[in-house]
Amino acid sequence: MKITILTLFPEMFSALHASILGRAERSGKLDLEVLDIRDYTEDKHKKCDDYPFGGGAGMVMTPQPVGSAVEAADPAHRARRIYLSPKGRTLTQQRVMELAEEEHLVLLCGHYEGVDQRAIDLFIDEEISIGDYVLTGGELPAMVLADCVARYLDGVLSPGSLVQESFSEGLLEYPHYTRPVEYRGMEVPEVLRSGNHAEIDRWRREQSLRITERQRPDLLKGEKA
Ligand code: 9WO
Repeated sequence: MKITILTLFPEMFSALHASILGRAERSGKLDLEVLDIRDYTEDKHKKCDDYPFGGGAGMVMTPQPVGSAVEAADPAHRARRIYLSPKGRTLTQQRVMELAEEEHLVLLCGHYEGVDQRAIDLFIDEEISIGDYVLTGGELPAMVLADCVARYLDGVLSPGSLVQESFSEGLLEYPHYTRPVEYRGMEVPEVLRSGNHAEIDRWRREQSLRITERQRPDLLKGEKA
């Protein structure tokens, strides 16, 4: 899969080349491209923002550099073009799995007060929010989306991880323990050291249900959020 990120702050994305995503990139499963929107401005001073019509605080990203950057990233319009915005539909694991089937994602990151609406109307297929809060820009949400999607690319995670996730049926995860058996007076639950895998599965499922009931009862009622 190819993911192209369009941003005025390309240096923020050095973090993405590290960790599991970096491994996916080096193995050729993920082609991560970061384009600087400023490289596409036709303004002689390289300006990419201007004052909002109608007044108000802050600056708005002008449509020309955004439009030209999208067209450079995806000239044949084969990509799914996404704008990260608090106005979008909230991202879910279901949507992440669907997006992982795409050949090419173009992620547009707004900054300042946002992007001129005409660039969104003309060049964007879908707006996605990662949650109900406002940040200073869409860059962190774009990284979140890229990370979630990359987990589903073949060979990025160990085969067991996603299988386990699908068996968890939308419940929260049970607690994990590793060595030592005793830490600051607290012991690893006996059942996990018993070697009885039927008992272990039963204990983990019970824990998952308990944690979900306490933290996210909406998930048990089959609600979205
Ligand atoms: C600012 C603002 C102030 C008062 C009331 C509503 C408001 N919305 C915004 C706003 O959307 N600012 C944006 C900053 C402009 C575009 C990029 N920015 C952004 C994207 N902040 N937060 C996101 C974002 C994207 C996806 N998921 C969660 C948050």
